Amino acid sequence: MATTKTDPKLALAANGGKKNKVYEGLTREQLIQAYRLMYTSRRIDDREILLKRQQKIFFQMSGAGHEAIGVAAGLALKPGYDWFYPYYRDRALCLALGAKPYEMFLQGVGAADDPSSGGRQMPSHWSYPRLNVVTQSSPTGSQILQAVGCAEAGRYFGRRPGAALPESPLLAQDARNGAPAGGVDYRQFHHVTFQGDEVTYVSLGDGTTSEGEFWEAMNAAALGKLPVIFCVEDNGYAISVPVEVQTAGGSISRLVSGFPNFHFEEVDGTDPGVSYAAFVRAAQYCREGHGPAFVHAHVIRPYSHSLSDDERLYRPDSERERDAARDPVTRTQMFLLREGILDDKGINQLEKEVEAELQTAVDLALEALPAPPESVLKFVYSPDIDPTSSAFDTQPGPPPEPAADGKKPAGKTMADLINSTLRDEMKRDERIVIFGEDVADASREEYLKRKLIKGKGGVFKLTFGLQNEFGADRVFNSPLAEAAIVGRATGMATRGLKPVVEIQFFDYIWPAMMQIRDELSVIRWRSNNGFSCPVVIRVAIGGYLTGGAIYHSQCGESIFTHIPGLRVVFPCNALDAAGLLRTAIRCDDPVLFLEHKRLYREPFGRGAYPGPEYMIPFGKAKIVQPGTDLTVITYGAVVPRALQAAQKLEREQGVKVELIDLRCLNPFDWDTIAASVGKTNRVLVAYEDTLSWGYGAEIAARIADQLFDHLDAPVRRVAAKDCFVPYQPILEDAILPQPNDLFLAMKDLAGY
Ligand SMILES: Cc1ncc(C[n+]2csc(CCOP(=O)(O)OP(=O)(O)O)c2C)c(N)n1
Ligand SMILES: [Mg+2]
Repeated sequence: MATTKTDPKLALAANGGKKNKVYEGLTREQLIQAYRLMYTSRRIDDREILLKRQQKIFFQMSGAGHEAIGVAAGLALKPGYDWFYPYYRDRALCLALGAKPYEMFLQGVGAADDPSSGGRQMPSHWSYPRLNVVTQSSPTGSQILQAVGCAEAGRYFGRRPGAALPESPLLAQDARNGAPAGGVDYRQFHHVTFQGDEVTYVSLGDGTTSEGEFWEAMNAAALGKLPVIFCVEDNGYAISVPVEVQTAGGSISRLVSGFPNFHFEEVDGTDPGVSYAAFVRAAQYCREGHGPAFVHAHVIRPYSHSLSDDERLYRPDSERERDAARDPVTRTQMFLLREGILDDKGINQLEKEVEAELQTAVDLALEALPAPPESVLKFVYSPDIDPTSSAFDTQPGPPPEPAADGKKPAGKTMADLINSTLRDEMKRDERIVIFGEDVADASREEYLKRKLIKGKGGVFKLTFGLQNEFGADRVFNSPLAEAAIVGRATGMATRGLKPVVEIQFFDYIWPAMMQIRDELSVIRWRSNNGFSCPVVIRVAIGGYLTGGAIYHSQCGESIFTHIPGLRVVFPCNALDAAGLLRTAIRCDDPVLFLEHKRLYREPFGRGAYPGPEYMIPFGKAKIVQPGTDLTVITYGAVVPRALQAAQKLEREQGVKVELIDLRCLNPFDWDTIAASVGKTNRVLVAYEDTLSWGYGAEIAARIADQLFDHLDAPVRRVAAKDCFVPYQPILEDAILPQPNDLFLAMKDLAGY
């Protein structure tokens, strides 16, 4: 182990003997503590391996070989003050921060009292809200962007401490002015804490540096000079893939060295002293606001990748023996003996104490009960705020006064009312931040200040004017990186911010899919309500654009309604967009808010500005027109097309169609569907997405299952052909459902 650079003899004299000697900033007592933590970590792994072989736990992932770097980080950083996004090998880090061995065994057995997940996640998926250790998942690398967002949130609250209050002073002001106080709001359930000089720690393995999200996170942290410490724990392998096949040139330090604003460290991560010193320097750099830090720690992996892996299949003994010679636990023990910090008796005593503690912890954990099976659906959504409730059912404000000339004011488009809803909500809630591609008025703010330009505000101009009004720290452009948009937003929301982010086109949402499917929608459930991240993702969706072609016209909403934990909303007119967007912002769940591009500025569905408190509960359909002969269930841009077809059918054949606009796809309004089908006995489900496996398939299946006795005709669907949307308008028309397709299907069903 390396020691401080001071001449040892001088240091001894100055410190009055070896007792006061300091090793890389660690006292002798701290070194003993470090060894105790490292030894505890290794022995927990050993006990878990045994328990797995006895089939008392169901999975094992070891932190063996990574103990020194973890303890070093844990001693250099502050639990409950700094923030932590560790990965599965960070057992020693978590112990150093204050997690208990008993808590780890509870996760192993899947106990109800497991503080990380209540038995929902594998062991080594750390989550300790009291320590600011944020729930971790299994996809390698999906934690990194969230750590960046977490750091951004800390900085935001540091600059705008008023935003951290449960309700902003602005809201109280509103109330004094006699305006409605605002009712239910996610802020009541998101207590914010922040520290001016906090640091966010995130760790990952060498293999994980190959993930795109790692590079997006490095870029975002460098751009924002954010206080994030990236720790790469390089054990030379990703399961069986060695580093030279993973990382061009074999050194991640070399590859990242060009990132500006970073502090870099490359250390022997099996040495707790040098690792500690590196973390102290890294933390100081971050706390002082210079930017992020990168700690590249060379470690070993003595226990194979996991219990399901046998590394002897791809690593010869010679290589494994070379690693074993660097084992951090034995090296540290030897160091303590050599330096006279502990003698054999002292080591034995310490190890006996640890063994006794672990025995008690294992015995207790084995008695712990699992959560009752009926509790497993808890926390898919917020237990505190129900966005389907009447609290979100408010009336529009009075219509605007007619102009002086007596003319009725022109109806507002969906684009207008989305913009005004965002504006009103930002005024009311300082925790709202908006970012995405091109959403700012102009990143080069001086042009705006000098009034040289008007500003852009989104490719569809939905966020126009918001940066101008609320400032560039609340409305800003992100790099062109969709995973980063959603991942950063998730980290911010975990800290209590309300990011309302934009994905420019639905067609480009896919890079963010890992963040949406495996992180955003599952964080509350997997942490057993320990953490939540109610982000709103606004997405421009849909075709009928004449020229939009494949990559600007896709639908695909059923892929997202298939995700538990995610609310999916799809309004078709201006008022619904305003009311549902406000509910999306004030509620406590992640929401995918789908905005049909074709409907942004259509004459169809314009409405008057409904005031700043107008909300529509989720899961309440709208009967666009009542009818008695046939039910048509649809949403989005098919609503006006179905209405056109229904009116023609009534004109020509006297058939009265009940047209239902679902407006909200998850949850959806089963009661309205059932009541209507019970009345008409005939039903058509229509949607713009491709027919097979689409959203309407689920609705049709449920009707067939639960309303079979009411049906006088088969449940029919009209949707796009199972193909892509082409560029040439004639071809586009052939693919997407047209009013005439709807008319023919309605007519056929009515006459069945
Ligand atoms: C996105 C993703 N792809 C694949 C896996 C399967 N997997 C789990 S760990 C792992 C290797 C990780 O290697 P590294 O980042 O070097 O970390 P180490 O396990 O070596 O500490 C792989 C491929 C995963 N969990 N997530
Ligand atoms: Mg590795």
